[in-house]
Amino acid sequence: MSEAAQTLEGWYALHDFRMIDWSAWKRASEADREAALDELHSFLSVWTGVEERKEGSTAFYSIVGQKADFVFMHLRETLEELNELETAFNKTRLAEYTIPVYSYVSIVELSNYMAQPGTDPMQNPEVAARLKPALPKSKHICFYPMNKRREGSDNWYMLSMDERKTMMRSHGMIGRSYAGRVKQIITGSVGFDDWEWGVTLFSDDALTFKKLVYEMRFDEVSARYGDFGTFYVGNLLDGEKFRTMLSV
Ligand code: 76R
Repeated sequence: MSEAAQTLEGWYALHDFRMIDWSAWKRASEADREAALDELHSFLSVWTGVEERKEGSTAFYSIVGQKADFVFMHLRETLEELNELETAFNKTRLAEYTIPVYSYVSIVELSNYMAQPGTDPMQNPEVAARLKPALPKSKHICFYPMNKRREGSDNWYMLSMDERKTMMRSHGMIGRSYAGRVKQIITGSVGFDDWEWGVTLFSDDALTFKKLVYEMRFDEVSARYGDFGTFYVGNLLDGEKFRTMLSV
């Protein structure tokens, strides 16, 4: 049996993708629309408070294309908290004008492929910060789920630790060449959702997503072993931008 990678886990993650029910929204009275937006504003400020207390983090982005209109990416200490905040949002007036279209449940994950042997990663403040990150306010987000392939002679899970380490090193080196331009958050979802990982990328230049993902396609770990789900890409929102987006 091949050796499982050791993983460190941080905050639980919920990506909650919604569509706007435009006809219902347009039929609503001005007063109802205002009340719905005001209520969203109070949620946003509660979530900002959570982030300031370092008890979690939330990213809020529009989604381009017909797969969704916007996404909340929430990071919280427990699965219960994620459930509570999802339910709380579902009870809001704004939620009456949204249609849930996709969600993803996972947990921030770091693996030991690149770890220095003999060191305790939890003593490293950088590691702790990566497990419980404040999500960046970059201009763009890109999210997609992925698996490592288990097919015939291309089975990631049958490779030795050394073989996987070598490939992950090459993966990490490509990733590092994008340092400062992309922030990636890998969330593990084995046992939680339909794919093995969620990949969430943040950047101020959307084109960097294409360049990075394309370059990685030629790297063995992605070329031979990567299977990918649906891609979602979008732009940073805040209360004001959302109000503008919804003005009818
Ligand atoms: O954590 C680290 O920085 C160490 C190196 C590293 C690991 C262990 C790393 C670096 N990644 C790791 C693990 Mn990654 N990553 C992806 C994708 O589209 C594709 O082809 C794949 C999707 C991208 C774009 C990306 C970017 N990475 C993983 C894992 C877990 C694998 C496992 O355990 O088997 C997955 C699924 C995955 C996928 N990776 C980086 C990046 C970037 C930009 C980096 C550099 C990070 C930095 O050093 O700042």
